Amino acid sequence: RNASSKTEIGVVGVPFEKGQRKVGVGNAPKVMRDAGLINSLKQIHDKIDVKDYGDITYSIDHDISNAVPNMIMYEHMVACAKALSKQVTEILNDGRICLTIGGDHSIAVATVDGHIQAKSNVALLWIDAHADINTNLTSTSGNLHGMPVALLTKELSDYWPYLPGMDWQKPVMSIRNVAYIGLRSVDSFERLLIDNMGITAFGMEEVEKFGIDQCVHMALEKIDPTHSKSIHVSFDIDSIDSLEAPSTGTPVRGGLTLREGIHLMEVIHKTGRLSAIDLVEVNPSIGTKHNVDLTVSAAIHIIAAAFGYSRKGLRPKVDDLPIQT
Ligand code: 5AB
Ligand code: MN
Ligand code: MN
Ligand code: MN
Repeated sequence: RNASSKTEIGVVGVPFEKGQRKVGVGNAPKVMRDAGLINSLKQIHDKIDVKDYGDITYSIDHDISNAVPNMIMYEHMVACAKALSKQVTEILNDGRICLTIGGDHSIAVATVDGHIQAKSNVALLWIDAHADINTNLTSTSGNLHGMPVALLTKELSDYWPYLPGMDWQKPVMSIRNVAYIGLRSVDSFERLLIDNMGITAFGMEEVEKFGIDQCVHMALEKIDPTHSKSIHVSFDIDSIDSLEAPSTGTPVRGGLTLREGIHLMEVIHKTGRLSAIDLVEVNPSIGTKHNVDLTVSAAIHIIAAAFGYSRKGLRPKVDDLPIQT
């Protein structure tokens, strides 16, 4: 894709924060839109077409609360995820790239599921300080935002009990089609899984050793060696160093720079196969106004890069400089 080819984007907001215990992350869609997200997308170049599908709404089934041990506010996640999965499928079937603004990271169960419904052959890049591959038995928090990768992948389906209300969700994603970038806070059972299953993972040591450009190319080569899959990027803002993106629920020092985050997205844009992005875990209730502004603008820069924003600048439509008359 270049600046002359048309890019159609569908935006959906997910004001969901029940996948963890801190208040505020559910306001990120509003704060991101108020900060000019939609206009920033439209201004990338003149062949961008943006449709805002609004926010996800859902109603919960109280009968399944406490149905599964150590999955807090489970019934909320189930209801939101079902509605979101359908919305993502619809946006992709409309021929648009789906941009999902979270919300906490538990919503990625739905976005990846919806993506797989629309385009069966999906490669997933999980950009995060954390691996989010706990089950209800390995999680020390019970927070669902630490479990989405484990819910999505078929190799882990035997490790879950029956999940009421989730029958619509098929854990058909193979862990071989998943790659991590940015890891630096991994729980012990998560490490066991990554090592034993040979999951593709570029932690901060690898980013340091090879550089971000090589890491993204190596990750794509592993999960999409034939260059034919539909690419999904699930971007947790806490992958970025907490000095540059402080307003997030589980900040970790020593992360990706904003420059590395932007470059990663530029590489993915250039594949021409990007179909879905999640931007999650921005929490406008954490930190000062300055902290929130830094975090929101970092998120918008990362998203713009994914849709082809050029740091080089774009040439005008005519090749001549204006002449004084
Ligand atoms: B996030 C932790 N592994 O399971 C857990 O922000 C943290 O979506 C999860 O990456 C962090 O509670 C979830 C300790
Ligand atoms: Mn995450
Ligand atoms: Mn995280
Ligand atoms: Mn190749």
